[in-house]
Amino acid sequence: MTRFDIITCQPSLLDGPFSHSILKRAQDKGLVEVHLHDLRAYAINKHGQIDDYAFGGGAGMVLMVEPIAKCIRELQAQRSYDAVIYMTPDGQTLNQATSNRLSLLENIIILCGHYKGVDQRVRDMFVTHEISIGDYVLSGGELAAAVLADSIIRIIPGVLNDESSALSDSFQDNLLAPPVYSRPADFEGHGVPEILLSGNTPKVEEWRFEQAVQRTRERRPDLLPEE
Ligand code: 6GU
Repeated sequence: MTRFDIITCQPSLLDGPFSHSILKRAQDKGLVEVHLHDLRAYAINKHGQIDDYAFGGGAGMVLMVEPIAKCIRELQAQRSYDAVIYMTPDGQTLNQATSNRLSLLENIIILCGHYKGVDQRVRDMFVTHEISIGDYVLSGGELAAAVLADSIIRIIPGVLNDESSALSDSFQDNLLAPPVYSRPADFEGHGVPEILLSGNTPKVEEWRFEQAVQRTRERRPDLLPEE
């Protein structure tokens, strides 16, 4: 069982992704639990304040250390966590190897940033991993957290119906996935590679590997080992 505790000031942004499709099925099967925590509930004053001006001035608010510390400490008092992940554009760029490693963990806290981010002391005191999902800026960490959780959850054994299918994804062996075809065998004169209709499984596997290598060489040569 993998448990995610996601700390956010916009929980409604995350209601959707986890109540549909594969992510919902994983929870229904008891393989995953996702708990959303509204940072507002941990505000330290009656105004529900969770952000404040940055010392030294400048535009943008900073998420305060106290509410986040309170929320994380309450969670850590209930169980031990294998990772406290802060979603931030200045974190390590997410890749398949990182998702694979994180999929082996049991209890994961994901902290979503907003505004100018969180007080640096949160990062120094509580955070074990800082992850970005790419070199562009989102308005908050919520969508990035959904991306990270999806990439982890879908490779947990038993989550996908056909267990081999996560293994044949693009990136799983640093190769892009080969092209796929389904019926009809002819669509408006556009056919399907003959080999796929042959029933010769070893030949099909060989063809798929060649196609994967060719696609990777053309589109993402950076993924291939240097010659
Ligand atoms: Cl994790 N957060 C935000 N706000 N923007 C991002 C990101 C994360 N990853 C890429 N852009």
